Amino acid sequence: MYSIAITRRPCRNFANGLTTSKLGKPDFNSMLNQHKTYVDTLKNLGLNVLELDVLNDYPDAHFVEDTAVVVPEVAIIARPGAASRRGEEISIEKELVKYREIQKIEEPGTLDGGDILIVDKQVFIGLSDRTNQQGAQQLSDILLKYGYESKLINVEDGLHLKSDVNYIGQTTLLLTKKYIENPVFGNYKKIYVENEEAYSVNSLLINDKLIIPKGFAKTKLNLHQEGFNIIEIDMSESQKMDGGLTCLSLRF
Ligand code: CIR
Repeated sequence: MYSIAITRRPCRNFANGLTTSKLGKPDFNSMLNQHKTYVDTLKNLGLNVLELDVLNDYPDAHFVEDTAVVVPEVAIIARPGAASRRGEEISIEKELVKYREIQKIEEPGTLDGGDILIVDKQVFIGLSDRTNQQGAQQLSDILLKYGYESKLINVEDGLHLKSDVNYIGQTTLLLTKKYIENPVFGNYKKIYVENEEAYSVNSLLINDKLIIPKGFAKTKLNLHQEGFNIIEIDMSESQKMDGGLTCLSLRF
């Protein structure tokens, strides 16, 4: 069960962040409204939500998930894979040190939290343009000391591992069809999203509720029929910047 979420307000120049999306330029006021809804939703679900100040020099800094990996025993401060994002993790460490022992990914390792999926004591680490072999190995070694087993997975396209797979509770993974033939995710129950709804794979489990992005009817229906307790949030402006629901918070 999560009790705390760290978030950060988007800065006015957030549209200057990194993106590969062709969905157009995002709107600042809409982004602020959507971000507020996100924060309010987490609060309504009982989380204590820490809202950090904007970092004007880092237009991607509200995607706080990428800056750390937090488990009950330890927080590992990431070394973001994108040069423009390196430094975002400094103020996150100042918060996390209040709650956890701190470990760090060190040069030449790089790692983004978006590549790390943890289900109980099983860790899936995506090797991507952002997370390299050294970063993955460092994380795996740190977590092994606490009894976690890691599996490394090549993220062939897409930004992060969690752009393609997320844990949604009830021993179930939500995945894109990229992994349909791949045995890497073992014995979990699997729900696949349609290709045209791939963005909705980045859904966020908060205790017994599943937050999904608004506007993905097939995913919504499928999850509803499978008995998931769904909340929808409009994520259009984050989507334009390649960000999803998990990216906007660090939960623990
Ligand atoms: C980036 O490219 O780094 C940001 N524009 C989006 C980061 C999304 N983070 C995530 O999926 N965990």
